[in-house]
Order: sequence, then structure tokens, then C-alpha cells
Amino acid sequence: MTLDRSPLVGDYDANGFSDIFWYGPGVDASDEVWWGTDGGNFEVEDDSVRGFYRPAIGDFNGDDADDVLWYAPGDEDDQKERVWWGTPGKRTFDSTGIYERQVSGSYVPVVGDFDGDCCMDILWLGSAEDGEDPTDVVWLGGSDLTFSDESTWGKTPQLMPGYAPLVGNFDGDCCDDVFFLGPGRRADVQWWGSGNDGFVRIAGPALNAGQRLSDTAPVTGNFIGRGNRAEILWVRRPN
Ligand SMILES: [Ca+2]
Ligand SMILES: [Ca+2]
Ligand SMILES: [Ca+2]
Ligand SMILES: [Ca+2]
Repeated sequence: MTLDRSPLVGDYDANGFSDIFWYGPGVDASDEVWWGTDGGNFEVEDDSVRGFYRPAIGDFNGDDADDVLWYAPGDEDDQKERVWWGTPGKRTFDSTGIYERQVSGSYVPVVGDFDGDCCMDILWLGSAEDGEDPTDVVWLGGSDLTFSDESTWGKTPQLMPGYAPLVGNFDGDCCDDVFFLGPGRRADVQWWGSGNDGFVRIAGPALNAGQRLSDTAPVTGNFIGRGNRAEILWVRRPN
């Protein structure tokens, strides 16, 4: 195992055990999928992904098997965006139904179920690199192995420098929300998922600003057991 490969964790065969896709960027790098089995063991298979991608993981068609979005940043026409679909009960990706589409520009793909239909969606956040004016959109995942553009959700603002998106269902309704935490004591911006109407956007004072130390990082999860409401935990970085 060489260290230039990134671990992409998901349950791609929906067997209840996490799998690891070791992706090596580039044409020549080899890839491996470690399929999780009972008892903490893996069955290893070679795979091959040719190209430079910024991948993102989610169950975009709602069949419980995680899927892989292969997003190629930039304007090169020879690298289309692709989605590989995990297959419930099989240690393989569905090669017949690969979703292909061209995305031009530089984005950060943010994954969550923003409309609450159990299919994960992709929020394409533009970055302010090179003075670009990217037209950001939300792709809503569908059970038919396609995505629909949600143009009525409006254009999303460019990702503000220093702000990092955190995804979680912070109010426990059916929709994932996105919090953009400002650096230091800068104001936070909260996007609340609200079904088919898009996001309700609220700017407010920095959450927990007094405890935001430079050596802490926010992570989301269910740490104290409040039902399905996600929490933000500021964890101290290890020395
Ligand atoms: Ca699995
Ligand atoms: Ca899936
Ligand atoms: Ca959805
Ligand atoms: Ca929510």
C-alpha cells in the first residue's frame, strides 16, 4: 500500500460493513477496493480509475449502497464527471449505469440529503479562484440513477475564504443542513434544508465563538444522543 492513495470510506455493497476505496490520483496510479466483511476483515480487489479527481461519497440513489462521485476540477473537456453506483449485495460497481456529465470550473462538491427524500444530493460550491463566476447548482439525487438540477433553489454564493462547510441535520427534521463556520469570531452562515423549497439562509453570530481555539477543528456527528439531531463537536487537534 503506497501512501499517495486516499481512503474513500463508504458501504458500497450495503452489507453493513464499511469499505475502503483506495484512490490514487493520476493515470498510472493503481487503486484498490477493500470490501469490509464480518469480523473486521477486508477482501481486497484491484480497481482502476484513470485521471485526477476530487471524489465525494454518498448514496445518491437511495438504495443503501454508497456511490462515488468522481469530480475532475477544472475545464478540461476530456475528463467528465462520473458517478459509480454501488450495488447492494454485490462487491462491484454497476458499470452499465455510470452517470456522466460535464462540470466546468472549480467547485467543492458538498454531499447531503438537502430535500429529505433519502437520496443524497450534491451542492456545488464555487470557489473564488481566478476571478471565476461559477454558476453553482444543486444536483438532487434520484432513485433512477440520474440527477436533476434544482434551478429554483437559486444560485449559491461563492465559498467565502476561510469558511468551511459542515453538513448535518442539525434540527432533526428530514433535511440535511449546511453550516458555514466563519474563521475565528466571524459570523456563521446557516443554510437550513427545507424540502423542495431549497435552503433557508440565516447569518448570525459565531457559534460557540469563545471556545473556538486555533487548535480545534469542528466535526459533526451524534455524540450525546439527541435522536437524529446532529451536533458539532470542537475537537482539539492532536499534537
Ligand atoms: Ca460494505
Ligand atoms: Ca446508491
Ligand atoms: Ca435528496
Ligand atoms: Ca435539517
